[in-house]
Amino acid sequence: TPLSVLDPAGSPTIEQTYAKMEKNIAIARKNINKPLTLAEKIIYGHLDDANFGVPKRGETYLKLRPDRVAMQDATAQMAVLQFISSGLPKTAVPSTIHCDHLITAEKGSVEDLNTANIVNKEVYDFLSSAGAKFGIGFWKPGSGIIHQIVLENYAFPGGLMIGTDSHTVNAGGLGMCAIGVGGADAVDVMAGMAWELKAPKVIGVHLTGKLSGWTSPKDVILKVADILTVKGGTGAIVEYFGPGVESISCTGMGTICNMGAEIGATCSTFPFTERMADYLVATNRSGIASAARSFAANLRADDGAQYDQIIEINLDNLKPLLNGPFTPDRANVAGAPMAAASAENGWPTELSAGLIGSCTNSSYEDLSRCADLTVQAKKAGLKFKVPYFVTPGSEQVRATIQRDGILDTFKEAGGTVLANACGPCIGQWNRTDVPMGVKNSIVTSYNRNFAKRADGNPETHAFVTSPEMVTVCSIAGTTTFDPAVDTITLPNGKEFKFDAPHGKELPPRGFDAGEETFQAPPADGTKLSVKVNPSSDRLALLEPFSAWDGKDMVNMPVLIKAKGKCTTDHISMAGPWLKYRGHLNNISNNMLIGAVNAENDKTNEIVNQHTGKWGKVPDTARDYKAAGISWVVIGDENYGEGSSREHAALEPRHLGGRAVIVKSFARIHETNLKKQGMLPLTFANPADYDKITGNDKISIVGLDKFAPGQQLTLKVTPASGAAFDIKVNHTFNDEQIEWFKNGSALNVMKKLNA
Ligand code: MIC
Ligand code: SF4
Repeated sequence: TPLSVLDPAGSPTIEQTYAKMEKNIAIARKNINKPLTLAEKIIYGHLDDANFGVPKRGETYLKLRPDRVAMQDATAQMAVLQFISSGLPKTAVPSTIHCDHLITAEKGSVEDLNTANIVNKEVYDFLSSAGAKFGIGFWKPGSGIIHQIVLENYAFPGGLMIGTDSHTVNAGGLGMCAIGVGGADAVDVMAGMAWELKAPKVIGVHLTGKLSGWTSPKDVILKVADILTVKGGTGAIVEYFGPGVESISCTGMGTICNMGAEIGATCSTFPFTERMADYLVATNRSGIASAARSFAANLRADDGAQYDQIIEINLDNLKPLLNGPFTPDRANVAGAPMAAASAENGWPTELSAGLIGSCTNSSYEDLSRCADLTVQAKKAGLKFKVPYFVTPGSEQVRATIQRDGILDTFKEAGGTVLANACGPCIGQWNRTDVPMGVKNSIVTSYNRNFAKRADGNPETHAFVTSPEMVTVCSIAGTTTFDPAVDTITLPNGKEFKFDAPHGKELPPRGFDAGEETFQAPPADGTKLSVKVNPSSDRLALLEPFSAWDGKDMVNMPVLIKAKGKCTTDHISMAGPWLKYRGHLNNISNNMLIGAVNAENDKTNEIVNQHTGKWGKVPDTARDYKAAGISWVVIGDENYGEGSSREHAALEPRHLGGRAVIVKSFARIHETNLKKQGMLPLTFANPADYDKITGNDKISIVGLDKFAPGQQLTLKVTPASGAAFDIKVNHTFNDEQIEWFKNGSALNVMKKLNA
């Protein structure tokens, strides 16, 4: 049985994959000699060398063999450009590219897709020709969002995959460990090298009770985010278990795993259940379902498995939540508590838009439950009070809900159906109804709500909630609606109250595949070529970064001391900048423009230490670079939280940055920095953050003795006052130190392949 019928002939089968895992798990079990968690079974089951000894969770670096790689168009461009630089002929593991991020939502699905095909032609042609040449499956624009397509076609219980997008973790809904990485990691795996990951800790979430009424899978993860916060999952796999698991559908588990990205978790996963089997059968993979049944003992934790932390959630007591604004871990219980928090904090309660779908919540189940609520309202004569947008996750979901009348239900109630793509979730929203700078609130069933993310307006207060809550709030017109108790007054004076939503987990008439949107790579692509126009402003071949000169780095100005939240959206904004994702020099003009300068609390306004003048961040960095001056960035907690985009690491490297020194990092970003030859360093004493200002100069000494586990010393020369030393930590291992010394991981790979 092939892992996916879409993979090239000769790719591993499920039988081979499980046989190898079984062998590896047996060895790990013998070595570790303790009951194993599910996460350990999957991870250790994919060890390159299972005879590796006893890994220490949270410490040991592991070498793994992922089953597959997935890339979306906004990150694939850089991944493919790096693959081209490596000079390798073909990908070594089944891989796919998905065109989903570059489609702007404006008029509706058909028009928006046509526009995207015109404006992004160069990029789509580049990706599709590279796919054909290097043996990578290519999903055309309109096919849907990467994570939904992976769930429908590629994910399987017990598998390990990596993807160049932080929400790759969505595939945990089918019991995988699916991990978001930067493009350089994808290049390693496509090049046939083992992939490195620090043995994760395992956080157990014990679910009791069952989902019912107004609560939905989304509320489980909104609650977990509330408990763990945006950095609580760092370095850990979140593993759900307990009797409550049975009450959650496969796609619901996908939603829960998806938003594990928001708490910084490496990934999340669920034990194999019959509801996963149902989903596999419904998506034409009954062979995988039966193989998983026979392998089920390896697809759940052993009795007595030890977790590093356990969280208890009783689903019977869970309430619908709205998380936000501006951060996905601030939970507000629907209704009165939400109203109270809004009054206290001055959040607008009048709703300005509702958006459902995205990679997080666009299953048949989600959309049919929302349609049920819309029909209830329609029967009472109600429509959406505010603009209501639906982004189906895939062409298959769209075609199926169209056939089943669900799309018409939304449209008749005033909703707009957008293309099968990320759209407003990644700032691809040409919003015209609310002017920039006007304070307003939106509710979405998406996963992220950092400032400016959806529509570029810093005054848009976005609340992340279940699609059911988005729907009822959009009908009521307010963020404070509690459907369990509140009513809506009808024109005839009567009160209308919703019944709890009903939906279908899977389409009773089966899925309709819709239009053909997949391009399989030819068996032999060696004669094909991939073109990059040298005068393009969207694509440019990469120049290798130069190797370290072997000297200490002295007197580097602090480019900016970033204050507070500094996510990858602050470091390399998406939305309008997505078009430069294949052109390093052009996209570098957005470097750190969203970061708040600790010296003046403003964005994109810093002092140029070279000239003494105020300037924009990218311009100042370019000025330093032109003068041959290296520089550093100072940052706060969880620096680089959010996305996997490696542009956030490539841009500072390209503009002459050498080190990023912070209180703590988000995992993917830290690795991305290392891969590009930068030095991600953390204060040994976090309070030292306060001792440095944006006007200081920093030397990094002791680099000649740069070694794993050894602190480095910063010599800080303040603008005024005496110089002083600070100790910083790093997490480099020997191999990663070679990346630094050679200028990048890619330079090392090229050396090895030469
Ligand atoms: C996101 O949700 O921020 C993205 C866009 O999907 C990113 C990837 C990117 O920046 O291209 C992610 O989450 O990794
Ligand atoms: Fe696309 Fe949004 Fe999902 Fe990222 S989170 S993959 S932008 S839908």
